[in-house]
Amino acid sequence: MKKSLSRIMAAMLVAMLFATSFAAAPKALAEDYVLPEYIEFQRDNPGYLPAEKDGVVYNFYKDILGFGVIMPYIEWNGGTTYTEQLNLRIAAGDAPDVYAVVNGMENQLINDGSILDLTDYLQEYAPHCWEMVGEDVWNIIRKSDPTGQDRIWYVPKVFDYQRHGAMIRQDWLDALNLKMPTTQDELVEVLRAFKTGDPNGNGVADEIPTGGREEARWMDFLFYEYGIAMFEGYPGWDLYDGQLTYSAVTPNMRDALQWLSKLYAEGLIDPETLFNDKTSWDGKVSADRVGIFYHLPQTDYVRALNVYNATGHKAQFAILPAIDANGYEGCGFYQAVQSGDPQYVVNYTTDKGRIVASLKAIDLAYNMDYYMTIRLGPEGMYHKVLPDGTKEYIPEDKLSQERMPISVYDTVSNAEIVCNMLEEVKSEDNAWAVDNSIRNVKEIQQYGRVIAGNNIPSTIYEDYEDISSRKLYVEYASKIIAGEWPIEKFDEFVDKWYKTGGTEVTERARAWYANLTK
Ligand SMILES: [Ca+2]
Repeated sequence: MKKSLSRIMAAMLVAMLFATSFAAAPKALAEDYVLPEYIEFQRDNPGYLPAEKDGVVYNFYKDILGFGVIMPYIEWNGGTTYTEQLNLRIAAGDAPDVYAVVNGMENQLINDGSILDLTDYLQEYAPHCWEMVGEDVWNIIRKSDPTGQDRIWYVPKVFDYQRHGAMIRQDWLDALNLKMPTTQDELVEVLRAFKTGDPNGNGVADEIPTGGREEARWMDFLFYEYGIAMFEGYPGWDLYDGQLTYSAVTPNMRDALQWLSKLYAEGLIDPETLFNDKTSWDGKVSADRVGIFYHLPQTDYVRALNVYNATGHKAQFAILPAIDANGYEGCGFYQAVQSGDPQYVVNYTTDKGRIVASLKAIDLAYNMDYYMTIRLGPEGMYHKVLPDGTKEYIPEDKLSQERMPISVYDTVSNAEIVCNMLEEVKSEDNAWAVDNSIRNVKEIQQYGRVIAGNNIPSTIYEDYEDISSRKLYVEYASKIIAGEWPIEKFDEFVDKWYKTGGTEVTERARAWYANLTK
């Protein structure tokens, strides 16, 4: 009896030991690190208060993540001062745990061993990020690894929708009894009618049919008719005759510039298009003077309201469909921006807790379950709860609001998110303009195409700063459009471009593409 009891007890003891060790084993594995009390997460701060330890924003993230997040103030200044300040801190061994990278600075950081190789951590500690970015883009990021080892050193922005488009004044078309142009010839006729028909109805021929900004920028839609890869005026890389080629040196560009110079000579493009800065061009659109302009449909409503405030006209912007240039059937498109631009890197460390916390913080920016929580921000600072329970944004006030280090919209965006945001800004007074914007965001999606050279790494331009800054292209394109130079000068440009580094850059671009698609 005694014996069997002790036997049972022994068995129980063994069972308990096993139970304990079984239960303890995974727990011990999961806790082979200790999360830090807080981490530093840096990105642009356009003048808000810093997020300090134990502050409102700090605690906001602490409630979500289990650890605090700080963001001491670093002046942004278009990224220039930010880069300088960050480099000083990195050199001093005092880098933030996570930080936004700008202007290709990640390549140097990778080569210097300053940042962490994220490849083996992402799936486990940043699963939403891993899912949302998607295999295609991870592949591009691997192939952009300057060490040639196909490692992942940064997490990218995820802009997965057609963001840009050309907007045409639907109310001007209506005023002149014109239909939406769908061919190049029809478009030119519409531009002519806008110029001479007084569609804004003020009795003065003050209309600017279309135009853009200095450096031949923000007229992308005219170039797209010729199948030219271009982003906000920057020529890009796409397949021409089956080969990855810089769009600026193709026959397509020659034909496009010839056409643009004709439009310019006829006064259908703003005579000041090559001098307009952002303010002056936006000002013309807002002054009810521009028929077609190229920008973001999601911000249409701001311009529509500007026009309304200036003139009392409820400007109706519609999407100009993608049009094929004569002789370029099937080529017309709008260039889609697909995710992939470097966004955040993690400071190199061997402290597992810091690594995990950094990845968790990053993951929050991609976690749609927290989308509204992050959009609303801390109660009392960014939003208030009304007596009926609805939440209302507190107006922007940089003197009282701390910058939120981790936001969703700056990292992730798609048509659905944008439309939801527009719904949020809608009120009884502005609904006519905002609904217009929402319709245009949805409308533009059908025309988007991702170019073959999407996310091509900036390293292809190494040692060729003039090509990277497209200096030669801007000079020739501007002078040809303005009629100072004949179109024949374009051939001289192509020749010069290849001789001053274009050949080398093209070889690198094609090697990148071959590696990407093999
Ligand atoms: Ca007029």
